[in-house]
Amino acid sequence: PFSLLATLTKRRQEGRKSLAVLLDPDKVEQYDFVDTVSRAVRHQADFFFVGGSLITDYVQRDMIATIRKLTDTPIILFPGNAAHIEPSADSLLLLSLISGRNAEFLIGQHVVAAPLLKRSGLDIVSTAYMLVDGEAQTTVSYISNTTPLPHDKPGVAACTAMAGELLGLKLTYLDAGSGARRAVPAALIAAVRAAVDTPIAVGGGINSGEKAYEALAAGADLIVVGNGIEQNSDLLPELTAALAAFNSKIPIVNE
Ligand code: 1GP
Repeated sequence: PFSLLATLTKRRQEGRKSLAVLLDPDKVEQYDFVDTVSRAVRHQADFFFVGGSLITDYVQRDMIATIRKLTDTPIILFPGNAAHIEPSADSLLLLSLISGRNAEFLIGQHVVAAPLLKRSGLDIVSTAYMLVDGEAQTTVSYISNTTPLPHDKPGVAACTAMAGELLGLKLTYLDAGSGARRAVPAALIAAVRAAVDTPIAVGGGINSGEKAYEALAAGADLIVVGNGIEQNSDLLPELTAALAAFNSKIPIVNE
């Protein structure tokens, strides 16, 4: 069975980086879903993320079925709450919002979800989820009722990530929020990279090849891109090029 963590860990050992294309269930009417998925497959996206803060219709299952008809690229749920579990996906990011101090998103939703998750057969990835101020009033900050980490305090982000790792969370995810005007700064990613050994995912406001390259160069193992791909059809080749700059390098030999 597919394991997101094993895949990311192996790629990290090989010095390879990955791209996840985020498909927002709530916007599925607003863009050509099949075309977006097909383009992502052509440009060798490594994973599809499906999810968002708010989902207002039962579309996740159909989205997943449609993706499965087109490709065997792994499908990862990126849930906003316990109501967003869909067992037909491959994996689920069990997000603990450790940048915030709202118990509901640190542990509350997880208690509600746990019995269903245990039975779901999904590959569950415990994730240290950290929102970073992306200079935008993003939905996630409002819905989660939390304050994001300051973008210019890499030390605070590093300590937060360390705490997440010590608590046993396996993936660190830095998110400036969907549609963020400012992506997670390179200095902050680098500080977190130096602080933890987990794979690091970075997302929010990555809308150019240059921003993707910066995040990867600073230490991201996985970049997550949503809005940019919906809005700009030229972005996928730019992202692929940014990844190729790293993935064509000679693999790091595992000591
Ligand atoms: C995933 O929220 C991000 O971490 C996605 O953000 O839609 O801005 O790419 P964008």
